[in-house]
Amino acid sequence: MAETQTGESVVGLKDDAVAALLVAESSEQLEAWRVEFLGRKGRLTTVLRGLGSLDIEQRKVAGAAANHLRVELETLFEERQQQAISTRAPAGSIDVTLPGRKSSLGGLHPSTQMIREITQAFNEMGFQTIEGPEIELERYNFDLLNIPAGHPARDKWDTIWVDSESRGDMLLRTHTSPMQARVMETSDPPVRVVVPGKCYRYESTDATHEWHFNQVEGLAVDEGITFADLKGTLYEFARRIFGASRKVRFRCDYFPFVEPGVDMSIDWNGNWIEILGAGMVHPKVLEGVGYDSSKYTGFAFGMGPERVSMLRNDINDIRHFFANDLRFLTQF
Ligand code: YSA
Repeated sequence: MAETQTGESVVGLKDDAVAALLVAESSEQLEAWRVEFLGRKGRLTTVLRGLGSLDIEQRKVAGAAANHLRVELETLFEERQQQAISTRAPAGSIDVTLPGRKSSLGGLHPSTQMIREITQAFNEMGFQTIEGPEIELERYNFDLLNIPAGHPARDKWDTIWVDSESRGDMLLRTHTSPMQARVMETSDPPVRVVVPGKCYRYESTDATHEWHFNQVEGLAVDEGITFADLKGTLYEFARRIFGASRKVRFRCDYFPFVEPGVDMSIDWNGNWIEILGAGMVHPKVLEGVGYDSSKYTGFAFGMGPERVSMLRNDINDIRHFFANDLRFLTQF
């Protein structure tokens, strides 16, 4: 065994050093270990310094062992340091030694932003915002809207039915209009509501059609409401969202739950883009929910906020809204 002038054996020093290194975990403990064994006044350095006082034969043996131990301990120290760093900061975790970076904040989806702007415009005109179920019953989506089973108008709303063992009349709502019946069933006139929400249709997609999209429904029922109120309200909405100079067009349209019915389009670079369907609530719909249709009249509309946003922001394809591409989403 190589015994040195300090009386410390190289083997004993190695045992102490290895045992102490194994329990050193924090960077402070590792540094203390380095100072104790490899530092300028450390135990191994002291051993190396004491070699000079040994006779030549002893110096050769003890010197070789001590130098070998120095290389060995330096290697072990580096390995242990790496190990401690990788257990302390696994890949992807916070590296507290890095300079601070600004965290990126998320934002509201462009559809949500548009829905909020639209509902706010109507809130300021006295409409209250409410929401309804996306999984709907056939009765509300069709029957109470004067679209009984077998009615050809059902084809307009290509329906995704819910596969259920207990009942066969559940579907993903094809429009927000079922909320007309739900609201009137549970409240007496006067009624003024807007209903934003997601709709689903079993149809192929193109630049202006998605199979899932949002709508904002509007309903006003009271004594003495006329078609002039419908037009005045929708003109005011268009003025607030698109400005006074944007051209607006009303055309006759057919929906079984209104009489008369219209659609409204907005000018887009010389083309008319339809943004909503509307009309005077059909007397059969009023009577279906127990309202007296000789006393009350009303108007209703259903618009597509993604289409409104396309017109406002010059977006050429509705599919961008749901593609989850940050290059699109972060522009809003
Ligand atoms: C009509 C009369 C009322 O008294 C009340 C509401 C309505 C609207 C009716 N419920 C309806 O859904 N009509 S609609 O099929 O023409 O859609 C209305 C609006 O929703 C469209 O003008 C469009 O803006 C949007 N929309 C419809 N299908 C869409 C769509 N947006 C994106 N993708 C689709 N596939």
